[in-house]
Amino acid sequence: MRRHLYVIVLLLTAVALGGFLSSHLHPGGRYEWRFSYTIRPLCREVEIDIRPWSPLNIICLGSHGVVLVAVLTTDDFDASDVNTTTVLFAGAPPLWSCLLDVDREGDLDLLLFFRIRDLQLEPSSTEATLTGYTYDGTCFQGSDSVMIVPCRPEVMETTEGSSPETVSQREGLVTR
Ligand SMILES: [Ca+2]
Ligand SMILES: [Ca+2]
Repeated sequence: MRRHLYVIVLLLTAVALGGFLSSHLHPGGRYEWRFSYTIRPLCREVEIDIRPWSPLNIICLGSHGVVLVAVLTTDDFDASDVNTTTVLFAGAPPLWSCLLDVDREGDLDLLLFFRIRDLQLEPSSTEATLTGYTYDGTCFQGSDSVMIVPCRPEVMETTEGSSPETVSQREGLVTR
């Protein structure tokens, strides 16, 4: 009876913690119980804009170009606090980054450049996520929609036109 009570308490604890309790019956009728728990960091949500200045977040998988992603500064998040060495977009690290008022709201946002061939996206992907940490160790993440299209020469040209050098010439940048 006491043993059953112990198992019930263990089960309730496992459910409360979001873990998993599994059992294995050994020869001879002995049960082995295993508790597993995956630690998930609590990440704050931030606003990102894939391909700023374009409402269609087109990505041509297989392109040799780059895709720009902006982390936007909001009332409760300063994009300049982002430690860019920790950033991953669809599993890829940034090639380059700079501070720029992407959304024209009077504050600096973080603009990151990623090599399209590094992205871990599928032709069926409809969303991509950027993750990272701020300099004080706060975990953050943001997602935006994507439209994956076959690579056509004119689309590749448009995508590759968003190179760091092109944007640098077009906008006043604070290089990081
Ligand atoms: Ca966009
Ligand atoms: Ca801004």
